Amino acid sequence: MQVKTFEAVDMKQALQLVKDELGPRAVIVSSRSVRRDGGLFGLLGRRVLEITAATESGAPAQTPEARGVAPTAAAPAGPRGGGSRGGRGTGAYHDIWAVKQAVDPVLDEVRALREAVQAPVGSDTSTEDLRSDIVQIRTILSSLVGQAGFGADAEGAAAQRLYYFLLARGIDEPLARSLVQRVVARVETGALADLDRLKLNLAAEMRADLSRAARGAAPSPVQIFVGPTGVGKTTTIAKLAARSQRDGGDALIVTTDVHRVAAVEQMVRFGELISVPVEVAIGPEDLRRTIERNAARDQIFVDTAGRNHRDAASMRALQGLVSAVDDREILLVCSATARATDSREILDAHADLAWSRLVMTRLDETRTHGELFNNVVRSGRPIACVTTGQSVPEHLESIDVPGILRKVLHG
Ligand SMILES: Nc1nc2c(ncn2[C@@H]2O[C@H](COP(=O)(O)OP(=O)(O)OP(=O)(O)O)[C@@H](O)[C@H]2O)c(=O)[nH]1
Ligand SMILES: [Mg+2]
Repeated sequence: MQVKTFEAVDMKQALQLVKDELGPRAVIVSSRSVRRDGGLFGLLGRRVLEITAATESGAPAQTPEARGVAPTAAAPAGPRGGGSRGGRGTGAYHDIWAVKQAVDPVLDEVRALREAVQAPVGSDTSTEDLRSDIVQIRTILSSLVGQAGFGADAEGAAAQRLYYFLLARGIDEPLARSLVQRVVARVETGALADLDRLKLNLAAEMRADLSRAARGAAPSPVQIFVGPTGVGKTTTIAKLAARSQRDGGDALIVTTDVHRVAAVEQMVRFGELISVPVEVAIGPEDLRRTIERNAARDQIFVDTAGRNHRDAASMRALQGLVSAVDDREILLVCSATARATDSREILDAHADLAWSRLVMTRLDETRTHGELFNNVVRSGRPIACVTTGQSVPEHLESIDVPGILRKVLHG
């Protein structure tokens, strides 16, 4: 076996030298970067690549000159101490190869570990990201606490506990702040450390808010369901119609959703499933006539196409549709999984429709039921029913004020 050490300016040149000298079957045993020709203990020399390669004896070993490769001035190319460090024979070559195979990955790992240890503390991007996230969260929290105006005294500390309790249950921030301020004002200073006492007072305040909204709802035999896309309007109508039918009623479903592909089919299938007739109304005038024709029915449920509440033209079309019918009740269907900011916008966008009750859907998809309270208190209108799953007619529940409180405070 032949072992030779070469120096070159870079790996490409080194490999060429190895190939020229030891032939194409030579293997690199080691490589390192060294300084050459430098004064001052070699510190000022230029860096070259020192590479040691081995080949089995008998492999072609030609000089660069012999192969027509001229050594460059930059590279003090050529073997240094060629052959003197290697043994002879295929066995030794294979030994070196096997050792190299085993040692190389270990060397790589050691190198990586050394780099990691030597890297300045805190330079890791994920640590940096985490740190900046924490700073942001702290800033948001302290600004929220600041907005709520809680002091650093016992009263402030109690208020803060209650405030976080409400935020964790999905109560919208301004509503949570107002509730906390009212509760703290009600409870004597000596009792502020008693969280159970605070929560009792909190429940009383929330019950009062919810009850105010529950007054004045007037159900009508004609109910029109409106709301954002995909919240569960059609499914809820099917559940309600099934319940009405079960109670001996004479219900009809009218769908006006002729826009979405397969919307009519969906309603007709539901009608077949629950044995309730379904009629289709195309536009406001057709809806008015259909309802007049069926005036003798106990209950008429009108389905509408889901609309993007931010699309003004679409909301105007909805207004035109519901205005065509006298003596009807409009129910706004909202999802309990919506974000508080989106729900606020949805309520605002539907304000002109004069809807009178809410339907809250998808309670099964969240453990945080704060949106029930938020929507009732924001709109000042009660909840007609909630839905808790996809099954028709099973997943439908009536809910009263204590029921809403239980869901919001205890999940
Ligand atoms: N988990 C869960 N899914 C529900 C609930 N109510 C409806 N869904 C599902 O929500 C999806 C949409 O329901 P639809 O009744 O078609 O909703 P929509 O509001 O009529 O939709 P558009 O007419 O397209 O606006 C369906 O897959 C329903 O099964 C509920 O309470 N919980
Ligand atoms: Mg629908």
